[in-house]
Amino acid sequence: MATYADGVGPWKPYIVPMVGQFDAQGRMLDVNKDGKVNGMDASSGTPTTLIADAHKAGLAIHTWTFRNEARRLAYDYQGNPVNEYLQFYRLGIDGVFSDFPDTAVAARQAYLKELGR
Ligand SMILES: [Ca+2]
Repeated sequence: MATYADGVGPWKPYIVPMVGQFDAQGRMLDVNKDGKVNGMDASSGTPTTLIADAHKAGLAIHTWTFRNEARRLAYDYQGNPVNEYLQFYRLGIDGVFSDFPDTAVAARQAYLKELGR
């Protein structure tokens, strides 16, 4: 693939799965009992090897789409979108698509500060 492409851009659950609970009919459960079924009813799962696999194949990897709303975040990000970005940056993602680039940049700066850069 690296002979014709510079990178890949998978949907972020292919990198960090969202793990929910489901009823017998396969419907996701309202775990936090707020009357809505959304990201806050799921947790982030064990990261896949997709970032490492892409890098091993000589490909950059970008993922999408990051948003700020708590309902779009797994509950373990504690309603703070920076926590989600930090997980992906720490995993080695090369780029992100975000509807809130100011948050993406602030999280990137926090990550670089962690690295002492
Ligand atoms: Ca809910």
